[in-house]
Amino acid sequence: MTTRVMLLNGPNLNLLGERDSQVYGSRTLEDVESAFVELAAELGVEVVTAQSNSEGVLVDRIHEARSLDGIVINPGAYAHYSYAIRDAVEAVRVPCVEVHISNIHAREDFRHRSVISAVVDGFICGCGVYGYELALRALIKRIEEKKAGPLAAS
Ligand code: CA2
Repeated sequence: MTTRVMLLNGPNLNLLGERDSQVYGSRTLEDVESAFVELAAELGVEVVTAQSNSEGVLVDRIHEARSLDGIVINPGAYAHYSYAIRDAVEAVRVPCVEVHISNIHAREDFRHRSVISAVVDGFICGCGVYGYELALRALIKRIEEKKAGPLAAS
């Protein structure tokens, strides 16, 4: 069966490319999603994309991902304090890789911690939008390991 993953972006990421390009680069969210879908297609993977500025909608999308094989999520600033999103990621038991465009550890103190990072399979930050490609590749590897069973994981 075809592997299907969700690319989920959180608050303000719809503004990518519009300003703060020294922090987030010049690509728009549409560019990021197209590149992600294109790479996924090359790797034989289907993608559902979603973005929301609302915590509850993001929780709903994570719940919907129960019918999929994995999630790449950039929770935006919710990473730093949303226990609701953390609980949703933990509850759905779907492989998940968290990505941040910027290096959150090199920024303001409040950004240094992700409350979600403890419940994800992988965490990538500071690689710019290239982090989404890294996250997709890491997620697919994790999904394949899961499908092969625990003894096959390396
Ligand atoms: O580095 C990341 O990917 C972040 O998740 C981006 C969030 C930020 O709150 C996190 O701490 C780190 C913010 C996204 C805001 O995106 C904008 C894009 C263009 C213009 C203004 C904001």
